[in-house]
Amino acid sequence: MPKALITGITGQDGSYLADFLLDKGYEVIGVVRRSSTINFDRLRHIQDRLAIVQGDLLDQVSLIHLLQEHQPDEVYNLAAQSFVPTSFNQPVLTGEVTALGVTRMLDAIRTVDRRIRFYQASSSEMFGKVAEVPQTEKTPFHPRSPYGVAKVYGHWITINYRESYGLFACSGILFNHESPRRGLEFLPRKVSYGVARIKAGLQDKLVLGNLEARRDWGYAPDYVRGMWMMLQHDHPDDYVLATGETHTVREFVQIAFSHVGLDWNDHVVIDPKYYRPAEVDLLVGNPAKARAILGWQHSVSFERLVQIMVDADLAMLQEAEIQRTAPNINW
Ligand code: NAP
Ligand code: F7E
Repeated sequence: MPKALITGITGQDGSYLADFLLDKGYEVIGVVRRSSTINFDRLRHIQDRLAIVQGDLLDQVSLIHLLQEHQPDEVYNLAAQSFVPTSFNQPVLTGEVTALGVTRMLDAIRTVDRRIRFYQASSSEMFGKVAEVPQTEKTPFHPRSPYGVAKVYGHWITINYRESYGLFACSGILFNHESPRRGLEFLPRKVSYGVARIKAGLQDKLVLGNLEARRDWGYAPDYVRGMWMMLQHDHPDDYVLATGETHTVREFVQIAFSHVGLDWNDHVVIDPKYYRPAEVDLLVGNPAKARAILGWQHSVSFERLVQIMVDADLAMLQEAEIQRTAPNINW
């Protein structure tokens, strides 16, 4: 039974990757950092099938011990401070986790067992102020946030350990991918959850920032499949995963509201506090290399993605309502 160790397993991608690898027959070790409140919401359905272990990308000793104890065949490094606005407020922490954390894990692998295959979660945010359209593995980087800068470091240190020490280290340059498990602070989930709450009569306004930014949005389960495919190939390399389509934030908002029969103009309010010090205006990826070499492609369209997310949030609110109004039969 192959064994995979996942950092960031409590996040959106970590939970989908764990689902995927368990279905493939893997033993899955999930690295979780210590906190005063345990939050395994995204893992509840598979918690009994995982080994949850404590570790932190800020602490290299913890990483070395985990590799020595569990001896994984594959390591997926998904842990990061991943929210772009937070990276402007906490640039040093973002660098420590999202940039140097990658070196800590790579060097732990170099120290413990060089045969371990390594996946690094790189990002389209590295392209930032884009040098060409669409973006490929060869497009130069021009990051626009401390998060993007940290991801550029993580990308190059992954390539450096591959070239210097012969590690099987891959970097997936993933464009935005979303799902009902996405954090509530990211635009697509903020919109789907806001629309569901407005439809349910729980709020009337949704306050947003820049509606003109364009993103290449896909469905998260498609992207975790691509991560695994990179590590199954016969040699390590870097790949863009994207849909090849770009849409504005405004289009996302429009489709989400119209899906529940509402006009977004009646509910959306703009507040410049959500503008970023430097914005990434246009992202659209070219996944041709991943398609040709790995056979990867996305399966969910942009419109379908928006609908899936809004429907899931509507269902979640309905379930919460049923739970609130259900009679208490434990008298
Ligand atoms: P996410 O939901 O924000 O999850 C981030 C994970 O990192 C959480 O499990 C978090 O744990 C963990 N983490 C944070 N700091 C840590 C530390 N010091 N030590 C150990 N774990 C730590 O992110 P995601 O959307 O799943 O994305 C997964 C990865 O892909 C990230 O590296 C992200 O930057 C990258 N990425 C994402 C996208 C996308 O569109 N989703 C696109 C390109 C690249 P807690 O639960 O304790 O906070
Ligand atoms: O913003 C605009 C905002 O926060 C998308 C991360 O997973 O993908 C993600 O980074 C766009 C931006 O994602 C609001 O200005 C408008 O242009 O959903 P987001 P992101 O910054 O693209 C990349 C690939 C990653 O790697 C990251 O980890 O939407 N926008 N109004 C807003 N964004 C937010 N969050 N909130 C608003 O109210």
